[in-house]
Amino acid sequence: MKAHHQLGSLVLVVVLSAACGGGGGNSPTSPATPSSPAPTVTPPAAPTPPAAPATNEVIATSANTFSPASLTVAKGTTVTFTFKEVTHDVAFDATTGAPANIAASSSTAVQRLFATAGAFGYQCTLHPGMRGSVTVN
Ligand SMILES: [Cu+2]
Repeated sequence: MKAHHQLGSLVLVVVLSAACGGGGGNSPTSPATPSSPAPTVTPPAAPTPPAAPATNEVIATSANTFSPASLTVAKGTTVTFTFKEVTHDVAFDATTGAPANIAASSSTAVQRLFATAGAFGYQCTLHPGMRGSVTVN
């Protein structure tokens, strides 16, 4: 009777050990990956897109000048003639390939396509000496 009791205790210990070992046998769940918030990376400021190329614009200024007075563009470039408050016109010299003249205007913008290579002088007929030129390469 007593021996049987001891045996039972031994069995119990073995069982407990096995249970413990079994528990330890379970593959430990890998520690949860720390749910750290995604690193906040501030992207570098995108470069400011360049403004419309000023080289494609001629301004008929209120000071009775064309600015820039001399402009060089590639063939096929559309040039914007911007008129400020003062009325001006654009009369191209009689050059083959020159675009159409621009009638007297103010506070507006008119575009002309330069499709032919060459040097195209022009003037404002309202203001003597108010000249400019577009060189097309
Ligand atoms: Cu003028």
